[in-house]
Amino acid sequence: MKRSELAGEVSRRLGAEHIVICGMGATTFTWRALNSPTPTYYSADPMGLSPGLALGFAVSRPRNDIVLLVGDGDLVMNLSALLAWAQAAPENLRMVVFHNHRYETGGGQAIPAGDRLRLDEVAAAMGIGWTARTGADDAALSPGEAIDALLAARGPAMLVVDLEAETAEYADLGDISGAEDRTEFQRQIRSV
Ligand SMILES: Cc1ncc(C[n+]2csc(CCOP(=O)(O)OP(=O)(O)O)c2C)c(N)n1
Repeated sequence: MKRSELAGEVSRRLGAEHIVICGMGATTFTWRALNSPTPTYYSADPMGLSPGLALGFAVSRPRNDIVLLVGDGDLVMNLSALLAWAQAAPENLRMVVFHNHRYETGGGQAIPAGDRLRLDEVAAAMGIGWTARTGADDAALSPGEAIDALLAARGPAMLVVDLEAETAEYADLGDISGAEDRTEFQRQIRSV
């Protein structure tokens, strides 16, 4: 599966109650390119912050459903954030891991031991109550079924999606500054 296909599958399943927190790397560029109507907070440097940001949104906005879109490299930069997810255990907190086994952005380096890494099993062992994996040939659920199941699951929940290794250029972020981006996000979430 390509990352843009995954982003599209997620986007078309989100409703008015959802807020997306987007991690760094190629996931950001792909999600931005979709122009999703779902309010989206784009995390900034350094890698590793987005799981904590998503947890904060989930706890502070119980009426919303929070979906974190995060690259595998970004997630493993701060894996201990999952312990905080497990401890706080908000039911409205879910993540989709864009698992390409690489730090694509910045050079495409392999994640060390990434071919052995089973993030769903790691997360389950850390106390995340619902975990699943899709995208690989031996996956039990198709990506669409798996995303449906994730969004219906009681959080905290993690879906790992194995992706094709695709190159990604640093995309043009346009002429919107980070400050303007956040102001727009704040405006969007006033009504959700
Ligand atoms: C601490 C830190 N190191 C390096 C970077 C530069 N950087 C930004 S995104 C990225 C790769 C992210 O990897 P992953 O989350 O797997 O996303 P991918 O680009 O593979 O989709 C890197 C190395 C950074 N932002 N922060």
